[in-house]
Amino acid sequence: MKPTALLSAAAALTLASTAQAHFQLLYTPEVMLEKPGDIDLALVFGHPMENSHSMDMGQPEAFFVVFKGEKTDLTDSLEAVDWQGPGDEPADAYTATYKIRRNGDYLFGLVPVPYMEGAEDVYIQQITKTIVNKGAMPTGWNEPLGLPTEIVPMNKPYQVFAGSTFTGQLLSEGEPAAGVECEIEYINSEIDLEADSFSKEILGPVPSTAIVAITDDNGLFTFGIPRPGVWGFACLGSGPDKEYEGKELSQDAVLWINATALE
Ligand SMILES: [Cu+2]
Repeated sequence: MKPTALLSAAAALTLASTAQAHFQLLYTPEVMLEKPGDIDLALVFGHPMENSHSMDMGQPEAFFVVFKGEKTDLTDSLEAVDWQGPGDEPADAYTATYKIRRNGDYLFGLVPVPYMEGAEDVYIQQITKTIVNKGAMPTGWNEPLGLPTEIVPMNKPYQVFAGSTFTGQLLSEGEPAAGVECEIEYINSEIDLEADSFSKEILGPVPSTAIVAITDDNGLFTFGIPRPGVWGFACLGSGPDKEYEGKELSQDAVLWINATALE
């Protein structure tokens, strides 16, 4: 390649990487269960809408589920895996299996260890929630988990319809967090939990810049869900901790919801 071609390739790469956002995935394929059974969860730190490289996760600080107000530590169920992206080197990630028995809402929470983002020289810690229901019986999907920062869903997170809206409330230490930028993406690849991988192909379009909503005075944001899929919201820097190991820390809140077509 000629030096000029190299240069423009590098410039294109830089441009592409500014459009993509980091998202901590806490993924499970079925969020509305009818019968008891084991569910598989994947904990991956990636760029789901661009479907580009994933980052290495360290051993999570906390991983748990809350069912009817009762918290169960799940860190012992974590299994370290090599997660395969669409062509890059595999990344360190985790999977887990959890047995769902009773009817109600299961609120999964993940506190990853801060990740060093070398390109920006900042640590990123995305505190993440995913909510699963069994038996169509709601039992507290909108209860806060008492995390340092979190998004509390104002619509049932496991039953959102494409073309409708989703509202979340961002909390920092339990109080509404105003004026915070939240990035919005969907998982734009197939996830293979047998192979621990994202598909090479993408499922849909990638907007040219990040989709963003800003929380209002009550910490609320609303987004119209344009297409079915698994949608994530990442509110940036809303957590109380601003520093980790002498460097800047962005302590973010992430929530995943599932949107289907009402047909
Ligand atoms: Cu990145």
